[in-house]
Amino acid sequence: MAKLPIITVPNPLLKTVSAPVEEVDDNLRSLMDDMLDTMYAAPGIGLAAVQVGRPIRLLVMDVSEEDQEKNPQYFVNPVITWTSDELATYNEGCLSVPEQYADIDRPAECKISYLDYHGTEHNIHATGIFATCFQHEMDHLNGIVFIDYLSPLKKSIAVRKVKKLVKEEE
Ligand code: K1U
Ligand code: ZN
Repeated sequence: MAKLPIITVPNPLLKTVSAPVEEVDDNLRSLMDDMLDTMYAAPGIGLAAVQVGRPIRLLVMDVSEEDQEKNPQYFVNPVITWTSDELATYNEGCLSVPEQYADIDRPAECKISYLDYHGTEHNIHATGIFATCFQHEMDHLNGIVFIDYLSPLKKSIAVRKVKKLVKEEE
């Protein structure tokens, strides 16, 4: 398994609508393994394929607590089939917008349909941080980053800070 470089704003690839995955095969599983390594190393609780430069409809997540067993999850061609009217607010971060955080409102619960690591279909009901993280990752597949929900001023400040950070790290 390998750790992959994560792209950051304002990389235009982050605005891409990712393409459906055609087949769950060993090549895709190898990418899923690498994405999981990359997410754990960052560290993060979710990662969309586009964040490692692959604009396909694939994401990985692990929202288990530090004192719990790891619970890696893989979502191929995920679809949100229902969202609750009730909203939840979470102070979100993003590995593509390092060190920037903002309170974002999203539906508190959602229903999801997806294929897993082996290509088996699942339909589940998501709540709590799982629902929040899943919707954040789904946004990535549709070319949306959480700072797109902020005012133009707050968004441009965040992008400027990320550019400075990335330059300092080079
Ligand atoms: O970039 C990403 O999409 C991953 C992002 C996911 C996310 C975080 C918070 C709310 C919604 C979605 C992250 O994982 S940022 C890092 C983070 O939240 C975290 C890192 C270590 C431990 C716990 C959380
Ligand atoms: Zn993100």
